[in-house]
Amino acid sequence: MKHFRAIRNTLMLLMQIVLITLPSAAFAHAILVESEPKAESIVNTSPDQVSIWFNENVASEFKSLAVINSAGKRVDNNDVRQAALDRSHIFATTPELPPDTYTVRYRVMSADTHIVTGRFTFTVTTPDKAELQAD
Ligand SMILES: [Cu+2]
Repeated sequence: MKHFRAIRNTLMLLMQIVLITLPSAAFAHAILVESEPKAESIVNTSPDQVSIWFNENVASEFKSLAVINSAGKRVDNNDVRQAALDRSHIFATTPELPPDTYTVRYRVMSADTHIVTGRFTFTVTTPDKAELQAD
């Protein structure tokens, strides 16, 4: 009887370990880890595209990425895509962007099916102004 109890206790302990460790691994949200242009950066040439990277692969469904100028007008080419070889990388192309501060808004679905949204800005300035700010 004592032997049976020892086995049962061991099994219960193993189950508790599984229950404690599984959810954190399986149900974590995707987190934005990098972007190009970088968040809150000032660039002196228009980017060809805006890229964002997450800490994990994100779903191909429900992804969106919009670039909005200071007047509130959407200016990206509305062609959000996911990199074929890096499923954590989402990007959209942009036309030539005149100097302005742009807001990037994104929405992706995490591996755990939760929707993650966020935003950041970057500023496009002329080369002359960038030099003035550097001085
Ligand atoms: Cu989640």
